[in-house]
Amino acid sequence: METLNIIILAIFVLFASLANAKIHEHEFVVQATPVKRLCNTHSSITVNGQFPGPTLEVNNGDTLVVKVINKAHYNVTIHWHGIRQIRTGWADGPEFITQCPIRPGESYTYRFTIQGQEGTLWWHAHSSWLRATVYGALIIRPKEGETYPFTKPKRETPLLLGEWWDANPIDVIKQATQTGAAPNISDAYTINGQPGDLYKCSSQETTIVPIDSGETNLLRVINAALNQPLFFTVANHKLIVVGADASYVKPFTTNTLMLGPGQTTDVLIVADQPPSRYYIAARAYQSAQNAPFDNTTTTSILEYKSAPCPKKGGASSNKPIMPSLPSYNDTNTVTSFSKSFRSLRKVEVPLEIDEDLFFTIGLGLNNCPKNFDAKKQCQGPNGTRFTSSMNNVSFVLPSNFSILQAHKLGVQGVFTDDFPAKPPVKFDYTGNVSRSLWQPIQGTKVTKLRFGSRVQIVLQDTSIVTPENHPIHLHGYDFYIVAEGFGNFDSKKDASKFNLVDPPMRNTVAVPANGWAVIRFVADNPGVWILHCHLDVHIAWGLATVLLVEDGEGLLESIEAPPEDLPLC
Ligand SMILES: *[C@@H]1O[C@H](CO)[C@@H](O)[C@H](O)[C@H]1NC(C)=O
Ligand SMILES: *[C@@H]1O[C@H](CO)[C@@H](O)[C@H](O)[C@H]1NC(C)=O
Ligand SMILES: *[C@@H]1O[C@H](CO)[C@@H](O)[C@H](O)[C@H]1NC(C)=O
Ligand SMILES: *[C@@H]1O[C@H](CO)[C@@H](O)[C@H](O)[C@H]1NC(C)=O
Ligand SMILES: *[C@@H]1O[C@H](CO)[C@@H](O)[C@H](O)[C@H]1NC(C)=O
Ligand SMILES: *[C@@H]1O[C@H](CO)[C@@H](O)[C@H](O)[C@H]1NC(C)=O
Ligand SMILES: *[C@@H]1O[C@H](CO)[C@@H](O)[C@H](O)[C@H]1NC(C)=O
Ligand SMILES: *[C@@H]1O[C@H](CO)[C@@H](O)[C@H](O)[C@H]1NC(C)=O
Ligand SMILES: [Cu+2]
Repeated sequence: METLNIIILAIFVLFASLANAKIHEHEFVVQATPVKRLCNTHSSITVNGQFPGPTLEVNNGDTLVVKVINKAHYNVTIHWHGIRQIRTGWADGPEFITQCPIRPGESYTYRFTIQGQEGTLWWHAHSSWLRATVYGALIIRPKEGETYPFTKPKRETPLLLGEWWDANPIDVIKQATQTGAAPNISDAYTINGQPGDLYKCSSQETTIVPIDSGETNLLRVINAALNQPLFFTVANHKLIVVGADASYVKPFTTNTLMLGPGQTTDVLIVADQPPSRYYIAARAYQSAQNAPFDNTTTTSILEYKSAPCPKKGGASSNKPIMPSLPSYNDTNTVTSFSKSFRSLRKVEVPLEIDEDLFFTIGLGLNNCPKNFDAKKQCQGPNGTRFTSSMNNVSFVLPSNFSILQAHKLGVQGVFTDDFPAKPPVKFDYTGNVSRSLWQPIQGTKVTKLRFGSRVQIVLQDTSIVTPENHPIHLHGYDFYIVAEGFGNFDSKKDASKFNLVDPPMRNTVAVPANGWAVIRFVADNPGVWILHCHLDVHIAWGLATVLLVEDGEGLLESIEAPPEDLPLC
């Protein structure tokens, strides 16, 4: 009798919560499209011929059904970056992790429900370097009848920061894979697909962001760049940070944001300056030493509606006002910015830990293999090939099954579950590391986690080849960043600094260069979840691993059955 009551109550609650929820159906046609930038036209892979791709706008609780039709001549998959995908891991998207690629001429329908998330996320291709041009915003507003925890903005503008090659980005990564050297750096950054008027042939199409004197607008800033953490600022205007990675934060004011690739930041901006035109600008935060990088600046223009019209011929008095940006290597600005983040409310951080993990992250160099042509294939430093690893394992994608499928079907030989819980060799991670430690092993190793286990991961950067700020992204979860710091993590000394009251919740943590970050979460979403650096060049080199969360025993504690149209290898 009691069970029956509970079931009736559960059904009632289910229907009540579905009453307002909508189902949004979309079709994404992945296709080659001519795109003109920096004076040249490239046949770029886009969604529905748009660059950036379509913005998806939903409310918390809604369901998205997106049929992806691949009319391009590359394999493709789409990832819904930051979406929890509770029990729907088949819709997560990373190729060979949760699905095989959608081959040219094929299609696949992604279905998932947004559960308890509000703010700015995005979607992007998760196959080779296709996401250079295949990405778009995913905006989640509160449920109908609910409000933002801040003044309702007059206007909302998504600003997608991108990275543009005056070449085919797939050729750029192919060339690097062949030579073993670092890939060519990009030629421009973009805001909503446009480099802005500091680049040749770009002034006509510069993105304009309109604003009215006195009003408060919400900028939804997304770092969709392939390989570069970026500073972001607006001339003469303060930015009030209210959210990041679709979680609200205690509002704080800053002049400059730093976003690692994969991260989003929601900011309020008040039009309290004399009516005019102000540059919105972004450029590199470069923490790796002696590495070439794209040092250009992308701009769009914040334009007051009552600003005097720009004169033809570009009279200098009509030039927008340019902000100053931090130096490329200004780690102090990055540190004070990231230390400002607190969850809006007190949160439930796991206090006890069942799985205490310690992962080193960083680069490496492979000696030239015997059967390689050293001149052609070992063009890394001193005749080596670049590599990258976590806990000295350079991740290799499977090619005949996705890991999720192999796990559910019990197929042997696709992956092993012996990823080390701590570095196999203890060393001074951020010191002068002996050259004998620079070459990792290769493998498709996962960490198995029991459903419901409370997990802590220390992410420790190494100085191998160079220290670097790595944006580490976990699929299927949000996590609390309870602390970060420089040097080697010291469990005795550093545990006392943990914020277990109101730490920020994110899906991507920018781990400080030559430092560490500690994240915590409860493994309550069964499935196969990739944990990786969101610099795509580092994924290609193997800076990734997989967390395999087993099914629980309860009714809603196991992953759903795979969709019938799931692509096979
Ligand atoms: C990379 O840069 C080199 C040197 O500028 C150039 O020769 C090569 O064509 C570029 N590769 C690609 C794929 O664009
Ligand atoms: C950007 O890099 C180029 C090539 O290394 C260099 O010539 C130029 O001075 C740099 N520009 C800035 C603004 O740092
Ligand atoms: C940052 O770069 C400047 C030169 O561009 C250099 O003088 C300075 O020492 C660098 N700072 C750090 C912290 O590396
Ligand atoms: C390459 O070799 C030179 C000379 O032996 C050395 O100074 C340099 O540190 C080496 N670089 C790397 C990345 O191993
Ligand atoms: C899948 O590929 C791996 C690596 O190439 C191989 O060892 C394994 O036997 C293959 N499994 C099946 C079921 O084909
Ligand atoms: C780093 O260690 C190597 C030997 O392992 C030594 O030759 C080199 O001088 C050291 N470099 C620094 C900057 O201490
Ligand atoms: C990684 O493993 C290789 C092969 O066993 C070894 O030579 C190297 O020293 C290891 N490096 C680290 C950092 O553990
Ligand atoms: C496309 O994906 C299939 C597996 O589904 C794989 O066999 C093939 O090699 C992939 N093609 C490319 C160009 O990566
Ligand atoms: Cu990285």
